[in-house]
Amino acid sequence: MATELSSSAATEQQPEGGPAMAAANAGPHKLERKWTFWFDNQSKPKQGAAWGTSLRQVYTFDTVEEFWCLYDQIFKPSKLPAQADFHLFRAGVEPKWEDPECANGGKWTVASNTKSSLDTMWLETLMALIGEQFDETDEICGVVASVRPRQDKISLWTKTAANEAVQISIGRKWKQIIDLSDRITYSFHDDSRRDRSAKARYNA
Ligand code: MGP
Repeated sequence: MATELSSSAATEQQPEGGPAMAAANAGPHKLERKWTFWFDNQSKPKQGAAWGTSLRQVYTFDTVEEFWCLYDQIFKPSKLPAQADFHLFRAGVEPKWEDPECANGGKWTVASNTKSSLDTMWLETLMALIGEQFDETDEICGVVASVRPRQDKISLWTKTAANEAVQISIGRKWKQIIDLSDRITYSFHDDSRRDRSAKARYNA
């Protein structure tokens, strides 16, 4: 995909600004690390199927060009049916409580009242992740956009739930990134595993 983008870019006219600008615009642009998009459509659950049966790993990428192509073509949460999720996780980390990187983790969650704010917050978060905008970058496992009949939401999954200072710092930074003044809450996966209506642990 990146090759297609770069070869079509090569046939375009030279951008203004001389050789330095031309070099900056030449693709593909490598990201700091690899990321994977996932999709989970739980709208038609098979009877008796365990959670995770419908979770699919879709595409792993490590260039800006691939990211934009995937985002434009597929990964807009407003396109999702009800009871479905998109995920962007660090390559090698599965978006499950059971993954070793997530097992002691938790998530910050923000609810969304409109499809357009869902898309906007999702895109801002994706760009922040692939652009390594969080200071505690190794703490971030990934992000999930969930379309639900009651209320859509986005959750930022992190690794070490017990480290309150780190989680608060990530939560505050995330609010800046998505330009949010409302309160957000952090829950531990371990609590959710035991009790679906478990209370959140931190606020930011
Ligand atoms: P959910 O999809 O995170 O929340 O988990 P939803 O649908 O918004 O509902 P909420 O009211 O619980 O917030 C819904 C249910 O799916 C959980 O209660 C678990 O039974 C199951 N589940 C979700 N996740 C992310 C996992 C997981 O990682 N592992 C396992 N085993 N079950 C999970």
